[in-house]
Amino acid sequence: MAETIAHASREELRELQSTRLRDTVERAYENVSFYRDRLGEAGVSPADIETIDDVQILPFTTKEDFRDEYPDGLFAVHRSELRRIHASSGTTGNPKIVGYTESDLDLWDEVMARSMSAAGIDATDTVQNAYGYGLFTGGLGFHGGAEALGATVVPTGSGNTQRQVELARDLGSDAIACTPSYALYFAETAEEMGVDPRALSIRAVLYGAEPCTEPMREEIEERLGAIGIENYGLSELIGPGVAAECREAQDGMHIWEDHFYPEVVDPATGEPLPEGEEGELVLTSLTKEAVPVLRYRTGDLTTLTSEECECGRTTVRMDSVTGRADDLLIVRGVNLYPSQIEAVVLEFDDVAPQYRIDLHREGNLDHFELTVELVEGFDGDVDRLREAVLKRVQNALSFTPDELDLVEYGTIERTEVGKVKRVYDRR
Ligand code: DLL
Repeated sequence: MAETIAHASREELRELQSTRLRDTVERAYENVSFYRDRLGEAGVSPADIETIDDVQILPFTTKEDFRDEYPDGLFAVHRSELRRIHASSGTTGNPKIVGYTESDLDLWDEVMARSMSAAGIDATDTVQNAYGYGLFTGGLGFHGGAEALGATVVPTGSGNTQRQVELARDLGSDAIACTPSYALYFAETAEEMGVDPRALSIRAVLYGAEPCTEPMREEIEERLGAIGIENYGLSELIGPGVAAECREAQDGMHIWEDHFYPEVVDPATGEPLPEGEEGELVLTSLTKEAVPVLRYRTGDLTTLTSEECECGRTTVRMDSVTGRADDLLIVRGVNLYPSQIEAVVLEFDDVAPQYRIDLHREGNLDHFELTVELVEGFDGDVDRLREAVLKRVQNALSFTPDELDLVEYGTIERTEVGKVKRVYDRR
């Protein structure tokens, strides 16, 4: 089932999704007073759900709902049925708490094993898992998937990077699972230690948990001499394992739609958008027991496609996340996502993949400062490069930073543990 369903006909999948949606809505209504009230307010009863298309009559669930229902208001099972709890901290307010029953943990292993198998990992491989272990879902999510596949896991967790380089070298790790920023940090650390990261046996980087543009992926692949495979997920739905790229195409992440039903909506109005248009990803869990989630507004901006993939999987794919609706920077009236800046700046060969954006106010005006690193050993004309980068940003984004600092390689602080922070908005 695990691998065949990703190749099922669309009709077969729809049938399965429809049955599972009916069950999920029923279960949420029966066991979670929050959902009973929400559905009641929306005038929807579980009996109104016939096919998967009826998902659109359901009310949305938001991250504020998770925070308001802290700690266990969204649980649909008795606490004694839980096997594990994770939490996603975010920067403000209560953490979002998620629980897993035994069957949820099995489901998680299954979707993670599928994701890793799509990346070309099998039972003969050694996977170095450099995602953080703990309340964050990255570590244990990849751990469970690798074990379910029969692969060997090296549970390094995040940090301790020199040690990780030695382990990768001495154990011959075939893959590393980590954030994209950590993949680069790992490569840099290896270089500093005199270990050529390209000569390590790592052939795949299973990256995720942070936005990563195409030029950033190329940089990771080049530095590590490995293919970069993107993974997407969020704690509220399960953790990693919602969607993953295949190594054949590396062209959008296959959403494991038999468990997570995707829609894309207009972030302002909540109206569903036609396939191919960019908007906010909304996900509904179809099989989860402990915390069923109806139409969760992820805040992540992406595009869906159901075009055939060269790997033969039939699931809908999502594009890399361009940003979060709440990452949008409005600078002097211009709308910008940090990923747009990243994509433009990294087109330059003389620029290293490290940057930060600082925003503050001068009088009534926004002041936008972009700091970008030069590649190691750069000995060209910095002023000329600055002009060229500014011109390119201006042409591509109709926006000119007030300041562009090109700094020496290694100057911008690296993130060794957790998710990278590149924007410092002090307005
Ligand atoms: O980051 C789960 C995960 C772990 C995914 C490891 C992939 C690999 P949270 O900490 O709950 O869970 O954060 C979820 O991270 O809503 C996105 O904004 C962001 N995110 C996750 N994957 C990607 C990605 C994990 N591939 C939030 N690209 C999500 C961009 C991502 N953003």
